Amino acid sequence: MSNYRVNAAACALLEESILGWGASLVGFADLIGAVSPPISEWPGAVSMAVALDPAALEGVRDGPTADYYNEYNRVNRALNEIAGRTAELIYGLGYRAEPFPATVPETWQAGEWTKTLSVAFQHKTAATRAGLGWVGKNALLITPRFGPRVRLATVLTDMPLPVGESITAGRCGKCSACARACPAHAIEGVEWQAGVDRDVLVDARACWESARCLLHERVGVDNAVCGVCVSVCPVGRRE
Ligand code: B12
Repeated sequence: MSNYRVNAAACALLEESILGWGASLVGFADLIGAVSPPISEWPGAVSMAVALDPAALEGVRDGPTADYYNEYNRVNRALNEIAGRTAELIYGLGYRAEPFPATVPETWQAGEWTKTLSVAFQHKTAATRAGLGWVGKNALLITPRFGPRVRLATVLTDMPLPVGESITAGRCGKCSACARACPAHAIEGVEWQAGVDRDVLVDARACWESARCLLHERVGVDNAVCGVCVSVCPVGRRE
């Protein structure tokens, strides 16, 4: 995605609007060469993050809590709302735009995705390309300000954007707190590089099975939400 046709005033309006609607972080990503069909028809993306309320994570030590699950739902709703408004604003500026949902919608629950635990587009790809953070040993986006305590959404677009500097390697260093704490023993403790297979970092099937079981036992809900690898990361933690 080239920067030369960027309308600086329109991009500033976009960024200000997204932050005004409640996003904690926003960035612009060049997707060329980073994604596969059908997503590769989109040259760029707006990546946005909403920070989790630290209070909702306080009780998350060895598994999920009702507070964390409620916060997960609140933030997903907020992200989907902000992404929808962002797409409308981009349309109004004369470009195409498509929001990608924060998480797997209810209508997909019985779909193919549970076989691969993977969907057509990963929000973390847009986020690292926008320079919002790196992928940690826990396979989550780690932002300098909030650590992994953010949830993400993306609006795919053909609007020319002043794209951020892509981050292509992990910055966890010697820390492997997530790997030690994971109740599923699913995290390998390996530093990320852009393009590395997810399975090198995390056993997604073990995570999914453990998270479903723990959430069912502790909160009485059928979903795969845990939060331990989010909660224990020291980056961006406010003591
Ligand atoms: C399916 C899914 C799962 C599955 C599989 C997890 C996984 N790691 O793939 C299960 C059910 C196990 C799961 C669990 C969790 N999930 Co989940 N999950 C998703 C979902 C819906 C799709 C992910 C997917 O397609 N994975 C396939 C693999 C290949 O991709 P990935 O690991 O997500 O991302 C890779 C690429 O982005 C790549 N990448 C990054 N930058 C670049 C750049 C280039 C150039 C290239 C080539 C590649 C590349 O590296 C990443 C790491 O492998 C996303 C939402 C979305 N659409 O992104 C949420 C999402 C990834 N989940 C999220 C969270 C928080 C969780 C949990 C903590 C549960 C919870 N809420 O408590 C755990 C953590 C698991 C873990 N440590 O990985 C958040 C992550 C937020 C963050 N800070 O990063 C997301 C983004 C949802 C959201 N809207 O915020 N999840």
